[in-house]
Amino acid sequence: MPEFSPSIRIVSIMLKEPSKEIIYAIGDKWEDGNLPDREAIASIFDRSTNRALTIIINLTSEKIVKTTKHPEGTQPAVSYNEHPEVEQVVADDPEFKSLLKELYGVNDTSLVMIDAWSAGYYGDEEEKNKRLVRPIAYLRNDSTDNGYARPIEGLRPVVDLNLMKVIRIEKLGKWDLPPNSANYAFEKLAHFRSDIKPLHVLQPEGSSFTRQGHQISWQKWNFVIGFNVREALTIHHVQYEDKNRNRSILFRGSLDEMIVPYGDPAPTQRRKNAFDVGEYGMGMMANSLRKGYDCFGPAEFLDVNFCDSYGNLVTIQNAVGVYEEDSGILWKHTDRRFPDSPELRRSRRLVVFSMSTAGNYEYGFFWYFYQDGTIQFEVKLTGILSVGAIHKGETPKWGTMVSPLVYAPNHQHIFNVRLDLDIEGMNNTVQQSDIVADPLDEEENPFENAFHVLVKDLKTEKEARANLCLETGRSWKIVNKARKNFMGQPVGYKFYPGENAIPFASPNSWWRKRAGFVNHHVWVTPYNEDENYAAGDFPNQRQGGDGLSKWTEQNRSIENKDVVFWYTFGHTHIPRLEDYPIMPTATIGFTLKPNGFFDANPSLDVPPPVVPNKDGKLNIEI
Ligand SMILES: [Cu+2]
Repeated sequence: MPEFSPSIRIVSIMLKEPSKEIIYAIGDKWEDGNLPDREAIASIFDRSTNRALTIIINLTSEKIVKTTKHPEGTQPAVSYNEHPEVEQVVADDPEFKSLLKELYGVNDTSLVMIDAWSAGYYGDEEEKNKRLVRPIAYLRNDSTDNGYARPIEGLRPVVDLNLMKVIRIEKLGKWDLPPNSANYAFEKLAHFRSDIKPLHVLQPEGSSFTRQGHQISWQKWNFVIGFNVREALTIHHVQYEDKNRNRSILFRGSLDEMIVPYGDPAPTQRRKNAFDVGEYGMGMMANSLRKGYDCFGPAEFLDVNFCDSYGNLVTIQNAVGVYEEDSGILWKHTDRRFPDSPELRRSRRLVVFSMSTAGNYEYGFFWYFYQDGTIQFEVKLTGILSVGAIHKGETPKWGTMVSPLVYAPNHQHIFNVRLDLDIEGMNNTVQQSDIVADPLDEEENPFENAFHVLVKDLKTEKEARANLCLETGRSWKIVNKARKNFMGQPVGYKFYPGENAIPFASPNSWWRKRAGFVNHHVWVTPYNEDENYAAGDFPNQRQGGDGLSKWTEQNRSIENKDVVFWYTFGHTHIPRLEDYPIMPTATIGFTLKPNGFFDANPSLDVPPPVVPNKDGKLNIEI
């Protein structure tokens, strides 16, 4: 244990989640107080020595369980207080101030807005052993102006976080400040449409879910909500009650890493690629949510606590929201012989969500639970484009003009979700399904209309690496071969991908060497408690080579094992004028649906929204 000197800074102190064996052994008896020792995992660094450590502490015995040095050439994430500190040191830097005055005639640096972007790694040996950020600066008209409308394009300060000092300012050219403001705040806008009538979500008897601490029960579902400063919202121990028992589905799910690579080679833009989870900490950037604002109806919220860089408590009130919402028709059939007796059930879903603000962008993380056993995950992308300035008369090749002298560079948002599925137990097998068309066969396929599904049990990590494939409608199913359904098939859940993309940057690009998880959409690994983040534990400034691409080189067996399913999904963002000055929400995600998990439609017991009369007819006016 190092001396806790004034030069020590804390990046994170998170719960060290107990092992699966312990959690399963406790089962439903956790209320009896039969709990394991609480452990914390802390990431700290010493500014004076540029060394970082991960420490596991047993909070019950107050003993250190394990101390690990961070690998050479890596940095822990930018810590909570470093963001405002960077903004201050850049604004106060004499050279930066004089350049602002000289180039832009700006005397008042109180209107300068500075976002600390991660430094990445681009082959510079000298930078490798420094703790750096490369901030981007903007200029506001007044204190509540949208500063992102006016990038100070030509100046890129580089800050050494250990010295907390600007070590140089890269002068990349002179671009005029864009002339137009681009505001979206209520008080800045003059006109609002006036034809919106009130819409109220009423649940006079309250919500149908119950919350006991972090444990949520809703109809047949029960699960546990988690949160940490790195990943933000996590979902644990998801079970569905069926056949008088709780049947396990998902042990733990989280958005474990992401990267936003920009596709613009301009010297001012080409270093923009943020691992928002591993380099900044999605949880540290979480929003406080508000009832009637972020969601309607009787919602419940959970506060989260963590500590700042100096060890002081930070509480984000209402960081996680839980509520129910109507989601259309669950199922319906009208027998034409009895048109007055349509059978219909409304679908309702339980929503668990958090939202984080990463500089200019917001990311919302939404888990949905449906009555038919479906689990859905969506990332919602909104907020403000990261723009660049352009000279008058120029047309951007790698972006879209959004305002005079302002363009928004093309970029991608590539996410990775780690799904530790435990379908009715730990030992599962992942199957890849590809649909193939049968060839002409006078006997078997004379009309050439046949197609069938090829199912392959994935046996090793390398065999499991795969991309989506439209030609074969590829999908994946996670099954437990030891548990059979009504028809004697293994019980399972099917993974349905949503929108996706491939990375457009070359595999030789610097960021791709550091984000090997983007090389495949699907990865499967055997559970290992040390493998939690798709780009490794320490992506900040790392040269690369860690995470999924490295672990899966071991080509371990994944058949009938405790498997982890990792899904990489990308949203390609070619900006639109309509994304400016603030982006309408885009969504991307995936769905997990029961597939032979239940013996029949599990939502048969959902009552109709209106109970029919004795004669079976609905007493509703048409
Ligand atoms: Cu975008």
